[in-house]
Amino acid sequence: MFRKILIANRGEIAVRVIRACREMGISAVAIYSEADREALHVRRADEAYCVGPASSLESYLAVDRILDVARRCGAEAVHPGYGFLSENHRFVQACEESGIRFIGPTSGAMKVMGGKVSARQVAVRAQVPVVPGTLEPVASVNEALAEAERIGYPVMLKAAAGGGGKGLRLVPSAPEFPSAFEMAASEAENAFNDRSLYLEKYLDRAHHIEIQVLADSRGDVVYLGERECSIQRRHQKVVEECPSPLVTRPLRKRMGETAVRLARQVGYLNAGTMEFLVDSRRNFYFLEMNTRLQVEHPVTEFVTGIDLVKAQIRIAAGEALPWRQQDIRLHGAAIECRVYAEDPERNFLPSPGKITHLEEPDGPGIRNDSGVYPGYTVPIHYDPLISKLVAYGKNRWEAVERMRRALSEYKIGGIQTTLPFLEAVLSDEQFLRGDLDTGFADRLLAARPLAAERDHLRDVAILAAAIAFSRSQKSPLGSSERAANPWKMAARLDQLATRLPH
Ligand code: MV4
Repeated sequence: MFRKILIANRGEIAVRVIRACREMGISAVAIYSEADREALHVRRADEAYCVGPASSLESYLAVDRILDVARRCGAEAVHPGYGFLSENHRFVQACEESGIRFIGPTSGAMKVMGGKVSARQVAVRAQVPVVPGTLEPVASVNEALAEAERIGYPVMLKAAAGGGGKGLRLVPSAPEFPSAFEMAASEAENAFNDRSLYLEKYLDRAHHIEIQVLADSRGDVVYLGERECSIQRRHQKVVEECPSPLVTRPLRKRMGETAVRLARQVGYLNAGTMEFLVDSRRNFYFLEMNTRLQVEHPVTEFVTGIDLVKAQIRIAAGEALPWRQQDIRLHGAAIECRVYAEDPERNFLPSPGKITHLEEPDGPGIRNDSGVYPGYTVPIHYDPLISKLVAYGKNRWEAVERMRRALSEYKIGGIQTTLPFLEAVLSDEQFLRGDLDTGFADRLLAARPLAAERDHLRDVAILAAAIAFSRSQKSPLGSSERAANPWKMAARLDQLATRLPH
């Protein structure tokens, strides 16, 4: 087993991996940029090294600097977390060449499955159903138009080198196609230095459901149930849960065995996630594979009782999986809410700054994987994820009740956060019914009155309440006893005001 692991990441996931290391008696080495000198992961590590200035390119993405620290401090392995270098097969190669174990898949498997088009080709070879579309990048807008006609609108243009929802474009009909193609190609060029696009039939109102797999160096692979990830805003997941309300036991078995077959096909190693779209008739289609640990891994940990980070470290150290498939059992339900330093009232604009007040939820069934502390200043430079609030219950309803209670306890002062949006999701009728699909977040946001409109509605209601109240007292407003009773008026007004939509 490793004696020392370097965590090539920051924020809540770095803290999470450091915790697994400490529980295993492994020394944890943090890296940090100058902007993260006061960050929580630096405080929690056994050693910490500054790798450069605030810019990610010169710090958390600086392969040579990171490996130089790993060599100098004697780390035998590197955990990449998610984002940054976690799906960079060149970093994996650099680790392999430096004799430092990468806690994740081989560079070969990462390369094959990390590319969206190559992953689809592997899936077809493995008889895994894929979304109808092209198996090669489309070479020109005319070829793409012909393919779109063949597939049938609406179609989705996707960057072959893309990921995390970048370089996606929905094209409802033929007239919009040429401009959409050019926009998507230039976006892909800017984001990935690779213009190539492929085409898929757009599956409307499907569920986005992913399967967690673990594969060891002996070629054994297990699946650990599914995660429901349909609630996404601009392709950023907001709320995830395990199990999915849509998935039945037979469907879980079929999807799980499909994911395992695909992992075996590419000689996958360590933790990975196969993403699927599932339509209302419960047909599933492979979308893409994530060759890393995911943000939402805690919901799977709660329901399976398996610590995925410790499993990753043990697999990387050459240990065999301690479970056969029949040993993996799902108990209860878990929901994760991602808390971002973004302002929902200002179109989710990032809201960095000093956390002047912090009350974190706790109590039965609650886990808060946080990267912040009271007085911490959330930097502008990186992804604004503050923490992941996770609630576990004996069933979905108890998990929902606990999450709503925990959200009501969560107080963050000094910056804006997505907590109000999360409370809106957790009190939405469709959500409570488990009636989710990929259009959920957009429908919820479209239904919310704009702040100004809502405030206007509130003023109108207060005035109406004042008039109704005075009429109900059978005497004009302003008489002496009225003034003596402002609490009754306030209570009545508040009662009315709270009936307004958020
Ligand atoms: C799709 C899709 C429907 N049809 N592909 C892929 C990346 C992920 N972030 C979103 N992805 C989707 N790919 C086809 N062919 C639906 C989604 C999707 C989604 C799309 C728009 C708005 C919200 C969404 C939430 C989950 C999945």
